[in-house]
Amino acid sequence: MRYTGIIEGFYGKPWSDSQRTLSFTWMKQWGMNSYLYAPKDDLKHRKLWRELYSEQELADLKKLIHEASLAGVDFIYAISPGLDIDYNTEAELLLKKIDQVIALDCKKFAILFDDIPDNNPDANAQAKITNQVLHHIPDDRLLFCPTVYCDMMAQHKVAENEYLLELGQLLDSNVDLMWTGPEVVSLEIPVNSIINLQKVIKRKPVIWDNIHANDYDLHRMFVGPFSGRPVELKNEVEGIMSNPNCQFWVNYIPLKSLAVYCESDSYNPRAEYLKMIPEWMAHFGEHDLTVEEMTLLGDCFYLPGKSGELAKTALDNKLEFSKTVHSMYEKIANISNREMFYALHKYFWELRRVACAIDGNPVTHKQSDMVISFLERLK
Ligand code: GDL
Repeated sequence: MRYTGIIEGFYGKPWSDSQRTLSFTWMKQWGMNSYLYAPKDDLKHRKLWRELYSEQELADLKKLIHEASLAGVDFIYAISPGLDIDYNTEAELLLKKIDQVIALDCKKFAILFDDIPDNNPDANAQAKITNQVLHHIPDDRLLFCPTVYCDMMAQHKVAENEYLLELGQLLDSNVDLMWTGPEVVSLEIPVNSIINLQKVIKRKPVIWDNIHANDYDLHRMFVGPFSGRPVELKNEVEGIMSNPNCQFWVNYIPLKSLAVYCESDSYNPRAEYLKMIPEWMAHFGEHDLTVEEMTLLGDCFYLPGKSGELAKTALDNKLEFSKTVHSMYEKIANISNREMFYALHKYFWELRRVACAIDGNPVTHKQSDMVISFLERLK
């Protein structure tokens, strides 16, 4: 596939440059090729897209682009002008901003029109400006995210969607169009749904995969394996890139399992997950946690709409569950990789509140509601 890798495309606090650099090293080790820079709340990527970068920002970005190239990873710089761009008068302004990044030796770019308050997006205007950007940048391809980017947004009638049909006609054939699947967060992406889309957009899409994204739910992380995409899907797309959890450190299994999926002809998500738990734990530094304890935590925060097998103990043997959670309490806090601890802390806290409530010691009266909804989710 032309694009395999990571999209930093979530809302909330962007990753640090050192976390990004580590992700490049991982991608290199695992054989993935692309990192898409698109942090929604980086002001100059989206809300203040017109504003040029300062000298310091340029220096930081240049270093990052260089790190990616050292790791052999394509750094793709994305810009999201769709909130308020005037398509008729502001193309030059957009190119000027892009020129700043071209000067940093960045070759690959993306233009994103997702999540804009436009009920009637103008395919013609978007395609025109996108083709202009394509012809302006050093690379001969450009990534593009449409405003309608999943079947649900096309009222599950992709074949009749005027906007997508027009884009299919008007976008240069070297523009790669991004798609999240049947839904924004697609539990499954059937091959047929993509074959139907290809006919409309006249190209193979690039999957912007939100299965591990957690920016829409502050109480959950998703550390389970990449799943719900048959391996045959790989033949029908130009790429698959994951927009994962906001907390960088909880993404080891989500991202590595995607890499394994991309490389293999047969893929067993659960087996990969179990194999990767100890590998993930090798990044914890000093700690006393057991693989079983971490598997329980991971199984309680597995995938949207799906928990792992061990999470069932929380339902079947509540006392046992609460015992294990309590025994993890000190151990989690002692993880010597503090960034890892900070990333895990609030999710472990969710489990601990459930355990306290199971023991009959809820910390607040609202906890019984919380426990009920938490346990419901594990079913
Ligand atoms: C979205 C946003 C993305 C966000 C994700 C999950 C796309 C194309 N855009 O709709 O930035 O992280 O949902 O909340 O997916």
